Amino acid sequence: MARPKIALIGAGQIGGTLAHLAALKELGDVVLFDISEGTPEGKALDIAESGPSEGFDAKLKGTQDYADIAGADVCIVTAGVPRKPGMSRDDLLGINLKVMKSVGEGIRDNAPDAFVICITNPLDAMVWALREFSGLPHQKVCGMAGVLDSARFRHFLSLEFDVSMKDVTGFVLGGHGDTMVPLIRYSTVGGIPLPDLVKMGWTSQDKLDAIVQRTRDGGAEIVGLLKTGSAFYAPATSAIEMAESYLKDQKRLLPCAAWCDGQFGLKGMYVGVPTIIGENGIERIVDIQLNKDEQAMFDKSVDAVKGLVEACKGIDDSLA
Ligand code: A3D
Repeated sequence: MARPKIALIGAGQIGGTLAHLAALKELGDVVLFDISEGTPEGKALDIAESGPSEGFDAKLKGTQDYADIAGADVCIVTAGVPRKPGMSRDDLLGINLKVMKSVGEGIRDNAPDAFVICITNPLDAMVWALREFSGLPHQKVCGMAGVLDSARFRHFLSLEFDVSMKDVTGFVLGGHGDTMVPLIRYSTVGGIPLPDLVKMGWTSQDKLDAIVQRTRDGGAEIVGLLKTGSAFYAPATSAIEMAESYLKDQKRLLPCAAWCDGQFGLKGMYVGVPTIIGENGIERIVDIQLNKDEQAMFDKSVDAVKGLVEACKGIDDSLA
């Protein structure tokens, strides 16, 4: 049987890491597409040359031609620009919206059956625009943010409790921005919810509040340290987790930016919610009950995303 085909649109920091991970995990053959001549070709060759040592057989190709992504099973989109210190994700809207137009049309014309994962920021608005430009079914287009934000939350919690990251579960919902909603009530250590751990005296509410804030600022913390770009290892790992769930029909429950039409009381919009990812794409949105405070935070986050979507419509008439 032919190996699955994974198209990576954007061969920058995240794109290159995605290609490396996809090859190491033997998820399929990889096509790296980028407008920057030589970059995808160079990265594809470099990674392919690690094959003999790593023992993988995946084929890697770099290209500037959308025809090469034909028939892709998965497309992961990182094309665009990342932020620099002092910039918010929202500052990238105008430039990355134009990129989503060309990428969406490229996918529509060459890989219309693919499961598409968008990573380009500002995430929730870009995944919406990418879906509009590509015309693919909503359940086949989603955005990666919640897996990363939750992984950051889980990492910080594991440091606080001094336990294995494997035993920490965590949930971050809402838009991928300063208003994201880390849900303390639905996060656990070995199945014990965080509020119970506060009652047991293992940590304090103040410490949890600080971890929530560090999670919200997690992207900016890395931008501040790197100074030349944004995070790429953990973002790539997170998207690979989603791609693998689709390709292997694992039906993982993963938070991601998904099309909500009715769920969470929303009327047709993309925002970060818990989903099941399987062979049909986003197979289910897990419509959990939020309490009053969580709902208020979620509503604020939803409003921020709606504002960005309106801004997109203002920039590109075809989206209005
Ligand atoms: P970078 O290393 O700059 O790579 C972006 C690549 O896109 C470059 O190689 C460009 O040449 C290429 N590109 C630009 N325009 C086009 C186009 N029209 N068609 C094809 N390729 C193009 O950035 P990166 O990989 O670090 O980040 C990529 C995106 O991911 C940025 O928008 C980041 O803000 C975003 N990001 C999102 C998260 C989330 O959690 C959602 C995390 C980290 C980064």
